[in-house]
Amino acid sequence: MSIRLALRESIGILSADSPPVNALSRALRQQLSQALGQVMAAPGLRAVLLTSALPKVFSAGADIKEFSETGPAASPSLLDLVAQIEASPIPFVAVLQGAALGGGLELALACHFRLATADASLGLPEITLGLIPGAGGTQRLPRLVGSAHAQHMILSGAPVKARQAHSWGLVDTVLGENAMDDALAWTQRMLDSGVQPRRVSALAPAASGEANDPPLSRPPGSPLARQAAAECVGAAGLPFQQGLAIEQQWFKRLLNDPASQALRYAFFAERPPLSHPASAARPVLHAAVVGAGTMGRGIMLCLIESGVPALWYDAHPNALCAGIDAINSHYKTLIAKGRIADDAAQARIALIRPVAEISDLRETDIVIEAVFEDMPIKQSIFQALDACMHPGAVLATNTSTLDVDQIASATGRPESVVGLHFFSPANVMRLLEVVRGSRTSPDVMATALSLARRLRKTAIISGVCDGFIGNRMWHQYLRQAALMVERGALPYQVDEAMRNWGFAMGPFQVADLAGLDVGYSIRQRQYIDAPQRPWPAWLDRVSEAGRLGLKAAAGIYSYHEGSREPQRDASIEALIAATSVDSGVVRQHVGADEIATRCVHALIVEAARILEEKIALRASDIDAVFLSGYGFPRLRGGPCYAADALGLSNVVATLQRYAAEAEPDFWRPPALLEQLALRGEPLHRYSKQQEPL
Ligand code: T1G
Repeated sequence: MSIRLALRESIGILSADSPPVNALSRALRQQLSQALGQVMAAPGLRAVLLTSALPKVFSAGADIKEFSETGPAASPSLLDLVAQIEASPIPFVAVLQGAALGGGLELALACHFRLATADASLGLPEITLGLIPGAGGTQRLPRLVGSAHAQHMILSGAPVKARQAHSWGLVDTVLGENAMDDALAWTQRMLDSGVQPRRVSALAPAASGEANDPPLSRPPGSPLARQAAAECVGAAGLPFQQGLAIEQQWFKRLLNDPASQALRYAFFAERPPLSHPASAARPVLHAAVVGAGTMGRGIMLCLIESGVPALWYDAHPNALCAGIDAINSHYKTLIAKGRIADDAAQARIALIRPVAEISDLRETDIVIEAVFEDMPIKQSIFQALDACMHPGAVLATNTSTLDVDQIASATGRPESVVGLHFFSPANVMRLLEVVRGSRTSPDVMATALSLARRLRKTAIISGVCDGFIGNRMWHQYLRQAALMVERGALPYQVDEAMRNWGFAMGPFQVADLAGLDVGYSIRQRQYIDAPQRPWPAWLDRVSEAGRLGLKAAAGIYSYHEGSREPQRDASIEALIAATSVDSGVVRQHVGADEIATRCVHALIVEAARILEEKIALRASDIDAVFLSGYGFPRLRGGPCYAADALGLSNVVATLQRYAAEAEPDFWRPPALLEQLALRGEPLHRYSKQQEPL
């Protein structure tokens, strides 16, 4: 049973115990409905506490998987449960510890009182799925916190902490350390005071407090869902059932909206099924980082933020001191902003132990190398690690493009070598490519994936190739963009076309941000390794003019002092024109549609080859990489999902047209695309996990 019933004198306690997040699935709803019937019929019961047996979550809301199921809605619906609780003659008290999200919070809003632990977070994140709250949340929340705060919570999808919720009247009290004892005592006092059950739906909308909520710069979800949210919150001034009817109309409409379907796909794509059982993982009690540069610092922050004690080594002691200073100032800033308490910050920093010699890392369970992207340097470090690390240690490299097998060959234990490609800033970006070397053992893969989950990363398995999944595709996307600039477009036109298509930033703005020197050195290697994929000369000319991008206030664009806003630069546009002439190219206009179509098809065709080569396990992994690591528009679900939206037959026809014009070996449609198109099967559902990894 996932709903446990306990009695404490005249108070019933209903605990939901349905790991991992008490998602309100059909089964859980049915068990909750039965339990509700039992407690309401129990003689002498004066109140019911509704709580969770899971340590960090009350409920993550409706089971998102069920939205894509066809057939009649299973009963009882969440709406039925909410009505059943609110109509109860005896008071229900929600005891919220951890996340109370979506339908989970709506269940709590149907209760007559809400008590929360200090670490509880309360939110209605449905907008991030292209939905709105669909169990009365748009009508009950304004009645408690006012329409301004309600609108902000629903449009932002962001949770609020317990104390903020208490100040708004969303919770009745913040519980102490002994949450359940405090909740029982509070409930007993409430009963002794004779206060009546307070039905939120019967309240008038609370006076809308001053709208001091921060403006939403990039609101999540879709325009349609945002319109729905505004209309539903606006309807909270109507009689409750009228407002609820408007909410239900909108909710049903959004369930079938393509944008919401893409967002719900993205949610699960970023949570890939475990391909290696956690039980196969080697224990990781201590980690270590080699390298105290930008990536090393970010990786160290990931480890200590997740409570993993870590040794830290850098061949240059000054660099290690600078790294530790950087971590200290990182936390000083967070403390000053009130984002973390001083003692909590000190506890995290105390997990770091700097060491003077690489041999001091001997006893750690996993070492993550994060030094300069240079093969000889990495190989020398792995030789040194191989010589000193205990036999069961995992040796991980953070390389972003170098051959993990070549690094592993510098050791006598290639089965223990794995790639952990963190994305910068490593402590912010959720994406982590776990690169499986040709000899990496399954238990080392399981260990890497288990650590990635512990670091709350979106861990995507990649095979070994130039650039793994993300950078390999990104390079082809950027190359096509650069070729169109050589043909006649200007960088700002390409960036504008891709932003209008939905990317947060255009490819050249990103290139400036990443640093043009990074791309320049990768291209010099690719000229040798992949001469069949030529780049236009103008990009190298920009770098050779000493323009390194945003960090030098001059790259493909120029930047005013202290600004990240790209400014068109006439000297670069003149350089581009001159380089086209030198290359014998007569520049012509390239329209925005062609720019977007060619750039997106470059991603699709490379994705299909990555799947054919089994570099990626499944198409949704490729989508997850681009959604969480490269700013691909979430409303389009990812490159593979977007290919299905275009229609695979159309994609194949476009690729055939491009191949007839130029670069046939690049543009020729991979057999996988042609087969799926012929069979009418979607690319984004493709998964060829034939042999265990
Ligand atoms: N439904 C189904 N599965 C869910 C789920 C959900 N709501 N939330 C999480 N999971 C699964 C997830 O796929 C993963 O599975 C595991 O739980 C751990 O998740 C009617 C319409 C709660 C903050 O949008 O934000 O209610 O990988 O890796 O990092 O108005 O999960 O183990 O197989 O994210 O600790 C609205 C979504 C639903 C909240 C925990 N609710 N979830 O984060 O773990 S719509 C949401 C989260 C709704 C009503 C409306 C996070 C979390 P697996 P995780 P985490």
